[in-house]
Amino acid sequence: MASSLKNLSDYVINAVPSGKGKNVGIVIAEWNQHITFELLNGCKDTLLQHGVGLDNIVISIVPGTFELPFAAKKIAKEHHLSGVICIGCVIKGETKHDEYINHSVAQALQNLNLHFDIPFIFGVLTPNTEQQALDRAGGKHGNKGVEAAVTLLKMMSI
Ligand code: DLZ
Repeated sequence: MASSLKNLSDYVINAVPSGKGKNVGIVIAEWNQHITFELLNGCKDTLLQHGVGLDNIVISIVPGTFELPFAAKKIAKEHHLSGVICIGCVIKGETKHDEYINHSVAQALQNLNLHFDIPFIFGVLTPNTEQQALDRAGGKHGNKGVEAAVTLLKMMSI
């Protein structure tokens, strides 16, 4: 289902495992930070609502989405985390930069998922326009940060 047909902030609250006692990481890209910091807010609020302690959240800020996997791997190791959410927003432009960044980051995060025993969540928006990003960062299609947090809580319980 396309995310335009689903509100990214809608989920069944009772179906989400508690994050109490878990140490989690959030890595955020500075590019398009008016979008990524909205995603961070949604993500953090959802984790807190489901029992993750504020002191148990490690936040790392990187320049762009391309840098997310490196920081995710580093904080996962150094802070003995139970899972890491990676937040970015790559908006399509005149060149193919979005394709290169999105594919490599998706692949790198999947590699981390397969080589570490903890989940790494792809909280990256890949819109064609800025409006599509705003719609998914607390706008009419909800907030992808919320969806990423719920995904992490579910994956950490496996
Ligand atoms: C270079 C670049 C461009 C053009 N666009 C974006 C973007 O829309 N979103 C994003 O997160 N990062 C972008 N970047 C930066 C790259 O992710 C990366 O930081 C640089 O290529 C340096 O490695």
